[in-house]
Amino acid sequence: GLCFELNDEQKALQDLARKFTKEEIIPVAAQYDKTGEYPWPIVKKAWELGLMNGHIPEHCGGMGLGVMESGGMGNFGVFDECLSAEEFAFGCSGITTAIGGTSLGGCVSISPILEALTKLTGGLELGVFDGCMVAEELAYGCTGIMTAMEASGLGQTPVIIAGNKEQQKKYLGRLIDEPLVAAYGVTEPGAGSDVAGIKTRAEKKGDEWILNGQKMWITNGGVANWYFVLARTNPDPKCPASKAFTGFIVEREWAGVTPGRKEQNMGQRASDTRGITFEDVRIPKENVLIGEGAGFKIAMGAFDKTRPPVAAGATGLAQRALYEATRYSLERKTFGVPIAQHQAVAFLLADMAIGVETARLAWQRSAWMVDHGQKNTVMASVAKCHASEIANKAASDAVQVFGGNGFNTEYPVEKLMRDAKIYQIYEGTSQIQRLIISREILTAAK
Ligand code: CO8
Ligand code: FAD
Repeated sequence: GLCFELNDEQKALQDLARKFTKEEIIPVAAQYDKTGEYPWPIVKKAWELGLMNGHIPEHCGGMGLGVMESGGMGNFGVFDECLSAEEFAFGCSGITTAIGGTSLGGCVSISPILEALTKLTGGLELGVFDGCMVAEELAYGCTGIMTAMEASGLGQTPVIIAGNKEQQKKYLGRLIDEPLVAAYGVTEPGAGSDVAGIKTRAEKKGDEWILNGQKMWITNGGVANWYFVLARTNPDPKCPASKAFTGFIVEREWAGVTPGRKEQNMGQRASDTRGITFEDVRIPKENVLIGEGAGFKIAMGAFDKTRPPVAAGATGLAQRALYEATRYSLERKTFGVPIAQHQAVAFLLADMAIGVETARLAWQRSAWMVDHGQKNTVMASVAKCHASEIANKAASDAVQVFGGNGFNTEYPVEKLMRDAKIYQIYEGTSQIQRLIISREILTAAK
């Protein structure tokens, strides 16, 4: 039946992410926002703890979050045993820390624990849901840092859903072996919402493809080790999108690949956003995903798994706005009472809480659906659109609760408001989510 309770193993993962956020992200978030530096030290720590790459399949050395069906694990006794099993050392490269060896303010690395559980129970059953749970926690601390981390997951998803074993081993395995990140390259200067309008092209020459064109707004563009790149391979304008494009894995160090300057964005400034130019880049045929013409559906199919975590990120931001506004409203006094006692202020808090709860339910349902093999495209759009708008309203209302202080960088909420805006734009604008949802309603009604 329907169950809204996290299982013990999910609670442990959530606790780990929450502790990581509190100890590693919140103290430095404002600094990264100010400098715009890429948060490598945090990415590396998260990688060590297994908070990155959770969805990489086990045969590449990963934990397989989002690959297996979600469900209860439910043997907390074993989990407890693992926590104290200091002699356990596991061979998984990249998350090699022996149990008890890695500590985060007393918090033991989850990766070996998950590995131990897998061995002892014959398989963990985790899902996109679990990845979203982590994303929400990290976003509570800083959505710029969360985006830097989550965009690597987006870049990997086409390889996870469409890569063959060799491609997965080589490119996903690399991210397990070392703290490297990937990126997803679809948008161009001339086409974002209209993916079928992209102009980057690849031509087949013998055993290679020659790639030419330009991408824009690529998160992790300057720091990724490799990119998923969508290119047009059938020049016939009448060719349907589902056959005209091909998906490639492109390495950043290859000749002809040139990332541009880091863009100065309104918010989420720790995240690295760049244009990338491809000039006669030679791609071996082994780096084609599935085959010629399969790219558009791969690019779209990835969103079914990656829009839920974006929604979860927006929910984390809204939760933070609610927390900051609540705390402030109890401290700040006007007309002799804390402002929380003015109903107009208290109702803003109530509206934020309504938003947080419904946004969370929406990402949970969309993630649960995809974990259970159900088509979730529409629900992913519902979650992404709703959570983005909730995050923006909550952040703006939090600034209102703070009054003049809310407009100032000494207080945390102006950053939340700047960071929130992009949720209505990246991974498909709110209008595009409504287009996806309304098309479905109208098709069903016909
Ligand atoms: N899964 C599989 N196939 C699909 C899907 C899907 N979800 N959706 C569509 N398709 C298939 C269709 O079935 C169709 O195939 P066929 O011809 O065989 O029936 C084919 O694709 C074409 O579909 P459409 O006719 O629907 O195509 P349209 O040209 O009308 O466009 C969209 C569809 C939905 C408007 C599409 O262009 C779109 O999604 N646009 C938005 C683009 C977008 O979201 N970009 C995001 C870029 S990434 C990004 O922003 C990253 C942010 C940073 C990371 C943040 C981490 C926190
Ligand atoms: P446009 O498509 O030009 O849209 C302009 C406006 O018109 C929008 O309001 C849009 O909603 C509206 N509009 C367009 N078409 C319609 C329609 N049919 N009906 C109604 N309204 C419509 N892309 C990647 O590939 N990888 C990344 O990692 C990545 N990261 C990003 C990070 C940042 C910080 C930013 C700013 C963007 C990123 N993007 C990335 C690109 C992002 O996905 C696009 O910006 C987004 O999809 C919108 O495309 P666009 O900017 O070209 O706007």
